[in-house]
Amino acid sequence: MTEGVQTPSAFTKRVFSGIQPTGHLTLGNYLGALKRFSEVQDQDYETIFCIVDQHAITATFQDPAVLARATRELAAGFIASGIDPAKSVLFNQSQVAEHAQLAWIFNCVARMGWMQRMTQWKDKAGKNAQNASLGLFAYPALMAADILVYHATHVPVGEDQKQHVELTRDIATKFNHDYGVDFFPIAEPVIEGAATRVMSLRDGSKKMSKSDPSDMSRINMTDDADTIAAKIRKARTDPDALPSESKGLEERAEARNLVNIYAALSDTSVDDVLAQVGGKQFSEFKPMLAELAVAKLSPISTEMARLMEHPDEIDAILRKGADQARAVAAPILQRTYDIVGMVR
Ligand code: AQP
Repeated sequence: MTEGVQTPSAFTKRVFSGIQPTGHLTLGNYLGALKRFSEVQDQDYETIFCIVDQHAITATFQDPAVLARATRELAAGFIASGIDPAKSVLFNQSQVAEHAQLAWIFNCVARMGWMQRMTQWKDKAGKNAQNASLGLFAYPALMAADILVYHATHVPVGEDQKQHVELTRDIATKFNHDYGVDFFPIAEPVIEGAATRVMSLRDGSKKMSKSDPSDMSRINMTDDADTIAAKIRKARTDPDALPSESKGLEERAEARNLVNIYAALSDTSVDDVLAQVGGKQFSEFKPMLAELAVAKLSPISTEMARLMEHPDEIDAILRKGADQARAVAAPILQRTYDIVGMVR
């Protein structure tokens, strides 16, 4: 190789991120992903957002009608959270075949050992790895293709996806090294804000997740005001009053989680929140949090419900986004084939 691998600064500043249509969107998806996507859309980046329906079938069987509905509901969630299809490319993964085509090349670059180390593979496959799908094992290579087929330089994600973005960097580095090129950027994970890891309302050591069997563990973006308030009222906490400084939350995972959520929803820091609520009991703080959550989330859920009454419009937005996405991805895939020596 004559030059070093290019850093992101040598590429167009381009953001890519995706969400799986595996259930109703949660507050974790909103704070860890959607809210931040809409903020980055108005900064100095090209922005591409994807509903990763091919990832959605890796972990468990998805009923086709449920998958289709979840895909449209997620599209509605993106739009209601502020993603503007006139400013960002928004589409579902399966409409752009280049993702899967590049993923095959990356399946041949990534090593089995790398994949086996992925904590999400270990968590999702559990003790029954022999019975897990090949797709679940290869998931991070498809995610690398999702990002690199656009030469994306920045990937806003929650804390849980950091390891997969690091694997994407390893795949890009190995590809560039093996073929002696500076072709793929080394994308940066962007993990910022007070709520990069929103935890379950029932267990402060587990992340809030769409597929958690307990609905009480999460706030869904489709929950109504009463349900949100009830879930927060029943959220697990400890008997102590809230501290005045963040150090006092160190050993209190559930309390920390609720304060982090409050800070992220109100766009302030944890210290500012504690300056305001330090000394209060949860019986006082929880209604404050519920009121804030309802105020922030209900306009989004109302707009999602309105959009869901017009599935044809959602489908048209996704088709247009897919055309735009393909226009970026196709030349990058063709150049990859040239580099690999695939004749056309
Ligand atoms: N609890 C969370 N806190 C902060 N960010 C989160 N994200 C997910 N949960 C949290 C972020 O949301 C984006 C989309 O995630 P995904 O749906 O592609 O997959 P996931 O991370 O596996 O999310 P879930 O909700 O846990 O889905 P299931 O249950 O289907 O696996 C990512 O940026 C993620 O970091």
